[in-house]
Amino acid sequence: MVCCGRALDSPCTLALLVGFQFAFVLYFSLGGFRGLVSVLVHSSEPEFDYSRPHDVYTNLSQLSALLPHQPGPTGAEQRLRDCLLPSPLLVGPVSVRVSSTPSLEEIKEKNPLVMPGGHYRPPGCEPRHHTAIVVPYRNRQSHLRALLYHLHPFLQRQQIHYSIYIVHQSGNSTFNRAKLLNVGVREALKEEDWGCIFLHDVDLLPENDHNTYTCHPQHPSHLSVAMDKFRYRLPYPQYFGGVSAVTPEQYLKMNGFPNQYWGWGGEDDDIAARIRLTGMKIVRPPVAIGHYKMIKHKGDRGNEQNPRRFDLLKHTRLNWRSDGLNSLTYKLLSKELEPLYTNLSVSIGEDPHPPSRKSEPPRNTSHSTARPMRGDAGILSARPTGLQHAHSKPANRSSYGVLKAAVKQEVG
Ligand code: BGN
Repeated sequence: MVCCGRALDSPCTLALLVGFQFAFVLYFSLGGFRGLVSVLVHSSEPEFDYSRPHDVYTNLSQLSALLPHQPGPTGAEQRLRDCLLPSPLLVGPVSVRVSSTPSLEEIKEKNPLVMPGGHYRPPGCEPRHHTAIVVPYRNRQSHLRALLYHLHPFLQRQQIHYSIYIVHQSGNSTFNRAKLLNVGVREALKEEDWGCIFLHDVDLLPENDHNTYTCHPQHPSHLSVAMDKFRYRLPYPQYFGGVSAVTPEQYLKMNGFPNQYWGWGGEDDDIAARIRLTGMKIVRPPVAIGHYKMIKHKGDRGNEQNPRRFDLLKHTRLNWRSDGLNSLTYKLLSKELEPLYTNLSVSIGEDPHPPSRKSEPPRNTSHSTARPMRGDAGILSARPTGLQHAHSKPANRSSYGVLKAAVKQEVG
């Protein structure tokens, strides 16, 4: 005790105590560890508080108030001013509703300014961006409702001119995501002179409206850089799946997308390879902005893992000029302007190597796009053995190795 008392009396100890107290206060006033790091490291990453998201319909009523006024007494059309950049309506993180999504009628009621075909133009200003959203689709009704409920208000707040195209693969043949994307791009461009085309999985919902649905003028963009299923980081550097975007020029340059990937996996890696092979690169928003939630679902019959994807990927360098937009064949069965989207129903032919489905055990998927996912990290399950590993980093690397080898060969 005496010792303690003496120690407290010493001016040195007192100074130390006051010093600690001061450091403690400073630490918390700078926002704890994260704040300290950003002050010391001068991080250029924007910061968002995802723990307090806004409702995805926030600020939407302001848009109706912006409807153009009646023509003046002379009858002359009012020329609209260009929309502001960034849109003043943006709110940052938004909440994502994946269960008990309202009916299509209710969603329509909540989006009165959306025109038939899922077409929208900002009412109060001249849009600077014209974006077609292309969604490959089959048997995902509840995902589609969740996407429409979320995406319409999300995009309207960005004040862009857009349309949503759902490309429905008719029949029971194996799903072919990349070919459906090719069809969607071609059909969308027949309709409008879109400046930007989004390639969007049906079960991915963006969580931050600063992630603008616009294109980079020179390079293809990858938007879904931080998905919840990959614990909000990129699964591997060349990943191009989920949500990405190209201008028509970029799309033409890479001869569109491959038509030969039937079933799950590899087609996005092929597209990424085309980007490199044509001298372009992938650009991305910051991780703090590119947040997405994936809607979970069970097995996906008709979209089994494609065992040929490894082989196909090895030959991208040889095949990309002959397989793509210039070899695309399909039959448009119908085109309907639904209240919230344009429904393109297409026949894209048959998988030349259909999997034997009878022997396939039911898969326990934790997440999926229109393409099924097995386990928590898609690349883990992209192994020729079909073995499924959960969350194991080494397996992830080994699959990444396969991908790297394919890319090496294709560039070398
Ligand atoms: C990868 C898949 C991608 C998929 C991601 C994320 C392949 C080819 C392996 C060489 N690629 O592994 O298509 O988007 O996982 O799930 O399977």
